[in-house]
Parts: sequence; structure tokens; C-alpha cells
Amino acid sequence: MRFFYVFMILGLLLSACDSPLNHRVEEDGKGGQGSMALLQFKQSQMTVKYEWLQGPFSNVNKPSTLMVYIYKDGTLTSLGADQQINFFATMPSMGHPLDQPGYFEELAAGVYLNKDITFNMSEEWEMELWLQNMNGDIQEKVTWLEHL
Ligand SMILES: [Cu+2]
Repeated sequence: MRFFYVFMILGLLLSACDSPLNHRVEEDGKGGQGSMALLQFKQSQMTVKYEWLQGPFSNVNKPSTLMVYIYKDGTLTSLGADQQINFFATMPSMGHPLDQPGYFEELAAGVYLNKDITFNMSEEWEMELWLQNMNGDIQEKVTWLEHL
């Protein structure tokens, strides 16, 4: 019987570690390192979850694929008709941008896929997601660091 409880507790701990809710959401919108994390577009009250489906690769010939989920009040929600989301990244140590930021397609309500991101170097990158209006003005952004 005691073993049963040990297994139960282990199982709970393991599943808790897998939960995206377990990832850090910092006050300034910067996330921790990892393939999946939760961030916030604060003014728009949107929660953003990102996940690399491929990569990120430090090779211009190997496109990386980024999936982004947008939640409002805990529900996957499409951006407004006057809003768009875009990816960008720079290498802080050298001050240059990535090779190609690609573009997002909406697969389903609140689910956005970008299959054409390419990085030109291996190093630490600052990743950015921009919430923009249709003129391209940045309304809000979230950033995180990743080492490629
Ligand atoms: Cu560089």
C-alpha cells in the first residue's frame, strides 16, 4: 500500500513538471530558457505560449519552426482583425539580427505557426515576439534568451 502512495506522488510530481504552467512568467515579460514557456502581452491581457517544433538551428539552410498559442482568459483566441504577430531575434553580443524572421500563419483560433525562421550563427540570441497593428507598429513585445 505504501508503494502505491509513493507511485502516486511520483506521478503527480512528474506530471507537474510537464505542465506549461510550471514555467516562469516574469514581471517584465521575459521568459526563461526552454522549448516551451508562458509569456504575457500585458496591456492586451494575452498569454503567449511558444514551442519550437523544429530547432532552433544555428544554420541558415535549416529553417526552424515556432508554434505560438495566444490565450485570453485561458481560452485560445485569435488576434484582433487589426493585429498581427511577428517573430524577430538579435544576437546581443554582436548586435545583428537573424537571417529570416519568417511569418506566422493561423492554423486554428489562437494557434500560429512560423515555419521559416533561420538563424545565421551559433551563440546567445534574444528572441522576440511582436504584437503589431496592421501598419507594423509594435504594440507590445515579449522576449527571451536562448543559446543556439
Ligand atoms: Cu553573430
